[in-house]
Amino acid sequence: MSEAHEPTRRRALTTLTISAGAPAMSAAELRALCLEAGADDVGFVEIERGALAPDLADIVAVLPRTRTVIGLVRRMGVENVRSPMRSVANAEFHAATHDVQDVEREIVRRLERAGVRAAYAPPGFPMEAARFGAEKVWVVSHKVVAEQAGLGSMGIHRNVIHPRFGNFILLGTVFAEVTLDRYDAPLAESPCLGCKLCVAACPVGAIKSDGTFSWAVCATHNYREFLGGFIDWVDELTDAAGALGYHRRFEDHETVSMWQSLSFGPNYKAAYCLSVCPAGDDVIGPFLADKKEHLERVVRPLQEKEETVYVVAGGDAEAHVRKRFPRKRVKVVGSGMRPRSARAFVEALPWLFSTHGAGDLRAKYLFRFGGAETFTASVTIGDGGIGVNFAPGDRADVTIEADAASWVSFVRGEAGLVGLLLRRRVRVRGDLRLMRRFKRCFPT
Ligand code: B12
Ligand code: SF4
Repeated sequence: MSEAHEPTRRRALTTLTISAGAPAMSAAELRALCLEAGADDVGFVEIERGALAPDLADIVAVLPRTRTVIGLVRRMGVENVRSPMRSVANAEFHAATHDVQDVEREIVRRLERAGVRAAYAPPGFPMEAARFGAEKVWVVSHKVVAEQAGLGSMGIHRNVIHPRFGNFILLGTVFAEVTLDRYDAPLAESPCLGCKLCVAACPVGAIKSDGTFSWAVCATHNYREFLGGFIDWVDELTDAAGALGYHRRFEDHETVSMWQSLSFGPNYKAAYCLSVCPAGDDVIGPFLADKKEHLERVVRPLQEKEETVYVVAGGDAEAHVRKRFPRKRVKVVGSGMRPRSARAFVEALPWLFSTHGAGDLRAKYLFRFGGAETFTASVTIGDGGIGVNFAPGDRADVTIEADAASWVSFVRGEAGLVGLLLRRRVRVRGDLRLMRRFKRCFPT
């Protein structure tokens, strides 16, 4: 648990009515109920567990007297997920997502019949869209719950790998006003083999060998037809002057794919990290028997698939696709990611950072925000990495003093920097060339 979340956790915990009167159950009884409801595996976490801190306020908002958080998994069809045909893989993702929600609902129904109040979090969508650009849009991180419930561990690709089913699972979470005699603990050992096939298969290079994951790079391609990708499509659509202008920006297959996403559920553009992962007792056999065959049969078709790959201009992904996957077509788009507050702007910087854009830059930037938001933060860039500090000292290569709302309108592309500088809504001290280089570090 990060220290930043500790005050939130304490506030949320004080709103919980401590268990007097909360029904009790044995973990064995609850486990049987969840498996009968259709879960393939299940585990339990007590609400006070520190790892839940980032989501605690939201859990309490859903069910104020939650005592137990139930993590569950549903298996997916391995060969569907591995298919290079997106319709085949996506049919399974959608069906499994609905399965998870059905299981969650059935658990809630059975608990209510037993006199226990319970509620479930959506497995994927809908999300808290009103928060988009300001804070996390999911109610609870199912991956964190699953890890804490001992259902698996996140592999290098940041998906949860179940020791038996591998990563061919989707996750769900139920909150319940029930106390248990026993709770589960994280696995002692991760099922991840460290083979890095997920790193080799990811079409946009979002997964790095050292285990760092760029969600912005992944989302720009994979989520092209929802969230930020949809925002960018609407911007382009409304900017295009008539049908011809639209056709210059989009090919017909993209329009059809967008219609399909809106009608039948979002088209994920890839989930190749899951497809190639050999971990898990039920999955690993053929890989161990013949690794070369696994590469030829599962990994290669995905790497060689001819498809459009969506990237932002000048980001790490653009260079990666052109170098590693010459058969794939690069399409430069906007990510549609636009912060709604100065704090969200600063917090998102590590997730948007491009090592390619940063090059050999070494500099410290100090932001002092005033107006609607008052805080100071520093951003240090060097050695291809980035650090953000909300309690910085005064020394920096560039100091930016800005009215928070004006700065947000600048980064959202709604106001020009020169105008803001002239109106003294933004002041910059230090080397102005470093400001231009700063922008290149965060392509959106
Ligand atoms: C947001 C999200 C995404 C984002 C970010 C992914 C991520 N790693 O966090 C994007 C769009 C990239 C994404 C992609 C995919 N997702 Co997704 N996604 C989620 C969601 C809603 C929350 C994930 C989460 O817990 N993030 C927070 C922390 C715990 O994750 P993390 O890995 O430690 O943190 C990284 C990023 O999130 C980021 N980060 C950290 N803090 C913050 C704060 C904010 C505000 C943001 C935006 C980012 C961010 O930095 C970290 C490292 O780079 C969950 C559903 C849910 N409600 O839980 C599904 C979920 C994780 N996705 C899932 C799947 C299957 C996918 C895809 C395969 C696409 C698909 N076909 O469905 C890809 C796989 C990408 C990958 N290798 O991770 C499954 C995973 C199943 C499993 N076995 O683990 C989940 C659990 C849905 C489900 N019900 O099963 N996803
Ligand atoms: S593909 Fe290999 S390295 Fe990646 S998560 Fe699976 S086991 Fe771990």
